[in-house]
Amino acid sequence: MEFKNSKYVEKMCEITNELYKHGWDERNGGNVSLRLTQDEVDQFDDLNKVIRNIPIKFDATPLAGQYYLVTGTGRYFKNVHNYPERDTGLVKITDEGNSVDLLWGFNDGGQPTSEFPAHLMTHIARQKVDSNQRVVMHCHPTNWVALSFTRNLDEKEISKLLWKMQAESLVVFPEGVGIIPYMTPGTNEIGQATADKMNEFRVVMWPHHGIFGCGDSMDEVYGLIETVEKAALIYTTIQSQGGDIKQEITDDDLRDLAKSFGVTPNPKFLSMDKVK
Ligand code: 2HA
Ligand code: ZN
Repeated sequence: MEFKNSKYVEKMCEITNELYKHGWDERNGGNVSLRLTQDEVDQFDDLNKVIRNIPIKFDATPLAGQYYLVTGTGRYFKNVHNYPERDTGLVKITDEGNSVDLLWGFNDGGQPTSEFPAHLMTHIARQKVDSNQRVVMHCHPTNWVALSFTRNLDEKEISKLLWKMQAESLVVFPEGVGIIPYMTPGTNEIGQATADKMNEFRVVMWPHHGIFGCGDSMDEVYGLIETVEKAALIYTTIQSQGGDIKQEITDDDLRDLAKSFGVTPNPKFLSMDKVK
């Protein structure tokens, strides 16, 4: 089978299209990377030649030999599903860790996303805590970005706000959300700050810009971002209804939820010991 017709490319097309349709990836906003295993790559006859080598600007040696299907720099998520072989590429991290070998895609001379350093640094950080780590996803969810203007950039405050917007939140992201300061996109510095947060979280806020999410599968990471953004949308909607809250999910309700669903809330944000 040709790689173009694989379930990996198909999933990349589906997810980038969903992200676009939600309005979270205007123009060339957003980027996605998916790790493939050696066995998965070996199933395809058209992946055994290096098309060209592409330098990268940081040391990715901890990922040497790994394969990533990644969206291209400057590409529009609106278009990926029609032009996957142009707008995405499958790359292998070289042994030296300072470049990638292109095995498929980017067929008009393209390159991986400008946020590739942040993706690869996040893959490095997450693989240390989760050997099944495969996906990093970045996009610009509107209500989530708006929160970074109206609320303090405080991890506990934002995490608890989102947990209390719907019962689903705590179950989906019990560790809460990480937040970095506003930083220039595309730099190694924002990549390192994001990766540092990923030791503890799977979701990181880039204030006034967007979200970084990671996890084991495309559906899981997409679902994580969807859930976070839904909580932020409920917050926006409450404000547009006047913001006057008559009743809410309490800390005790969160503890009951955690017990019932067998999740452990980040102890820095919510103690499971009831203080009376
Ligand atoms: O890929 O979203 O952060 C375009 C961006 C940069
Ligand atoms: Zn962005």
